[in-house]
Amino acid sequence: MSLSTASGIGELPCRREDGVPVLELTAPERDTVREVASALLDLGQGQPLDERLETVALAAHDLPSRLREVMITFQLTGRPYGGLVLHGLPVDETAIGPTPLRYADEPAGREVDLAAAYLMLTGSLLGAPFSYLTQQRGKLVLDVFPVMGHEQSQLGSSSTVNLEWHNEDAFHPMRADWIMLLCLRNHDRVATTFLPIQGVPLDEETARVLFEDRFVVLPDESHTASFNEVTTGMADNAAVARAFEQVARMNASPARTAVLSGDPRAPFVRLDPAFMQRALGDQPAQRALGEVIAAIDDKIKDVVLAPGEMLIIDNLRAVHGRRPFSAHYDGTDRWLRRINITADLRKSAGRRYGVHGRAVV
Ligand SMILES: O=C(O)CCC(=O)C(=O)O
Ligand SMILES: [Fe+2]
Repeated sequence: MSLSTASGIGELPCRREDGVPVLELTAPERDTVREVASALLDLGQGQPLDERLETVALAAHDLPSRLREVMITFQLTGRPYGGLVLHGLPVDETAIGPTPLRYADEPAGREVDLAAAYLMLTGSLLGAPFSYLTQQRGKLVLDVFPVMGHEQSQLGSSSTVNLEWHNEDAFHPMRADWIMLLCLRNHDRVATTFLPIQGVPLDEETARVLFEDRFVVLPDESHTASFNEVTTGMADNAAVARAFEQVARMNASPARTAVLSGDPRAPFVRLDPAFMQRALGDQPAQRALGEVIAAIDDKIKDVVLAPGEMLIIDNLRAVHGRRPFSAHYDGTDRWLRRINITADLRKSAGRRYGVHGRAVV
């Protein structure tokens, strides 16, 4: 195999409709992805994939070389900054079954398991899949679909409101380096919103203030005890209780944090305006926050995902959200599967639980 494009990921074409870089799998590459995922599922004789994540990471070495090359370049250089679409994953929408209706629904079946395998395999090329003990009982692969009663919330399960753009789990010290959204169904062509922070115009003074620990990001609703009680229910053990207490503390006495960090020429970003304090008692910080929010609002793009398309988001370099839509609640609604990936499992050593040992606190 030649590594001719190792420095040439900038050569990835961009989608005409939204300008997002795209890797289109060829027919033989699609077949290979499906074969690798199928073999991986068969190997376990029914043992769930999330209980054998080392095997998943090993099998990821069998993915097509072009895919590995793009993912490894993305992991090591950040390029293309913010993320890309992986197009042409072998998802058969007619075989996935109805879109779930409730958080507690557990989608099952071969095609749904294959979709989870695509996420875990591709994610394993970047880092390690993980979850949160305070979110859906630590489930590793999350399903994104509209839920009755959540229409107006700022949750992935909302619909009629704009899900405001955010970094995923921005409040959390262990937030994901990457998140991956795989589309299984999207009849109404509902757009995900997406924008890399790279190239968002900010004046020097605004950027300087955003690099300082002057901002407050609060936990979003999906991590609260009250929300989990009424959706998936909560396991009754000491670690879970401590985890929710920690979220409550982060809510009651949050630390001040920076919005931008890292390399000023290719910064990391930490924003979730719907859950950020606006009255900071610090005029320059309030102004800078307003500036960056307006600059992102001005540029954010709509990315419509089709079945078999995966949006791979650098959660430190891009924000994302979702446009409003009307749900049908008849099994045909939009349905994505999602996974969190960390670059470094070691930083959560001693703070991980669950059957897979990947649910962080
Ligand atoms: O529905 C989408 O396109 C994105 C939802 C979202 O923000 C998420 O699942 O993290
Ligand atoms: Fe999100």
